[in-house]
Amino acid sequence: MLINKPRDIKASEITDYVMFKRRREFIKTSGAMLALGAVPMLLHSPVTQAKLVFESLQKSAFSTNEELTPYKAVTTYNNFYEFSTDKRGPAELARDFKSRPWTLEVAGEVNRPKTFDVDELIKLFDLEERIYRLRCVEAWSMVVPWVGFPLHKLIAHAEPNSRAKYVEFETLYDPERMPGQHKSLFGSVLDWPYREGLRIDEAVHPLTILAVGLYGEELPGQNGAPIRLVVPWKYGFKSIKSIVKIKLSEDQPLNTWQAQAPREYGFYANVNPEVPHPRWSQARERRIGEFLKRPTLPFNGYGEQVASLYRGMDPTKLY
Ligand SMILES: Nc1nc2c(c(=O)[nH]1)N[C@H]1C(S)=C(S)[C@@H](COP(=O)(O)O)O[C@H]1N2
Ligand SMILES: [Mo]
Repeated sequence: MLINKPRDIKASEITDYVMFKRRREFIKTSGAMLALGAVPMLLHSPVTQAKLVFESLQKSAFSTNEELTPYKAVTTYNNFYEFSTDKRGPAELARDFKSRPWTLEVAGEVNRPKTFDVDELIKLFDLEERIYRLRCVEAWSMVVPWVGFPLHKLIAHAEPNSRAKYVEFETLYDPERMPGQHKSLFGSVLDWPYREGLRIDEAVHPLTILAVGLYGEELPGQNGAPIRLVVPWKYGFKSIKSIVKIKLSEDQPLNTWQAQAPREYGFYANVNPEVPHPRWSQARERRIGEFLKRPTLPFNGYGEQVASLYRGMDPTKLY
């Protein structure tokens, strides 16, 4: 549920690694006011939104040292069906997406349910930079310096009860702001809102993060502003964008792609080069911007950290 609460955050309340950068259009029209230090005004400006810049971030030991996929590629080649089914579409259509005010509700089997303002979350948990590989089910991949915090911190804050066995996630539903959610003559592209789920041990694994930025800046609309999941050992569709609700539950939830095409997509969706998608191989992948394909690694290369979560389970059933 999205509560239309006016955003009331003063520059002085913001921790020191969070800075505001003026958007280019705003400088053009109101440069003089900015020079006078009218930063809090910016936050309420109907003209444009201040852009968050994260500074002096902790560097995570979980980061890969592989070459980064350029910012331009990460922000112009996207899967985000709420805007478009075309990979070039979201960058255009989400460019002016207003990600403030924004609330994230944490509910379900917890002792402390709470609805957070997203900026409250940014202040509550120490942000770090995490460089992760992300492997799309469509056999391409990228390496992104995310800014975020481990999901387990938020889950611990909510105090799950003993019935909490799964964690469900929900994207915003607002066809006015997400044009891909409009029904066409042919019906809906997907059954909105987009939903995902994790088993609770996957959700609290130290590799699982909620990201609020990339390349040291707030998430662009097309990458899931203002807050999204990143689960690096699973196919990209598990990393749900623009989250408004997290619910702890007793039963395994149905995720959007599994509901849409159960023969092709499952709940676990762990990257596995040995199990082909029914319509294509998963053995290799193309890193965005590169020509030659490279082999896909089990668990997207994170097997050492996560394989133990699935001990005793049939690996061919984990896609
Ligand atoms: N809400 C929502 N989340 C989503 C998607 C989507 O269409 N809607 N696409 C998923 C898919 S298939 C992938 S590969 C990643 C892509 O993330 P990126 O655009 O930041 O690279 O987002 C995932 N999260
Ligand atoms: Mo994907």
